Amino acid sequence: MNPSPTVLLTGFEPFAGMDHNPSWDVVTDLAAAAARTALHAQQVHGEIVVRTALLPVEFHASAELVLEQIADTAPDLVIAVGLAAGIDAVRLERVGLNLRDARIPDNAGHQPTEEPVVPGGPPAMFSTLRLKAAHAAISAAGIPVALSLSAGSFVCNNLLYALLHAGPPSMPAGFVHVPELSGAGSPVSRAQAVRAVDLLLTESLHQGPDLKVPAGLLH
Ligand code: PCA
Repeated sequence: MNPSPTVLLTGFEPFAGMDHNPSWDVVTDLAAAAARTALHAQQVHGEIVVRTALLPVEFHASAELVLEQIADTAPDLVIAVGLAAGIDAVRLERVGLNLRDARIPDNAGHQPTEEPVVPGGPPAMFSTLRLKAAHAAISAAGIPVALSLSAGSFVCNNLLYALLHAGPPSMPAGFVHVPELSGAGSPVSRAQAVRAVDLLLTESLHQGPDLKVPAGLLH
């Protein structure tokens, strides 16, 4: 990894009739913290260049845009963030499936059913972030967090798969789903979600393999 790595963080525009997507709040808060040198990842790793991209909730355009950003800025690591309304923890996505199966149309009106993300691509690809180490660090910080085996079959899964399939193989990349971060019943606060992604970044900038600890799901 470069001595001052470039990190690309992406969030999404609103979708499904919502007027707001907290994934972008998390990304903008991380960028603001980076500008103040207030990230935990900066304390641990020194200088980090943070770039951000706001992605449309569109199958084609989101993947295209992120791959363009990667080509333009050659980041050392990519973390994409999206909203999964109704979940009760920050979800570290382990798997991108080669499947588009949309229950609702994307923001361009595209609603694929039973289509591959990449025709002929492998059925699934694994996140290359250090998710188990991050899971341990985020749990230790008292933030609700879960390792997840499915990012769904909508635009977020599409982006994760496209990132892993078409991004440079040496570039760690992955996806985090956050719950709704505001409102009375919110299980995770905005500050906690920001901290969780900061810890994921911190762990993923370490060289070497992920922790080998038993944190898989029984069901
Ligand atoms: N969540 C959606 C798409 C955009 C977002 O923030 C998803 O989980 O696929």
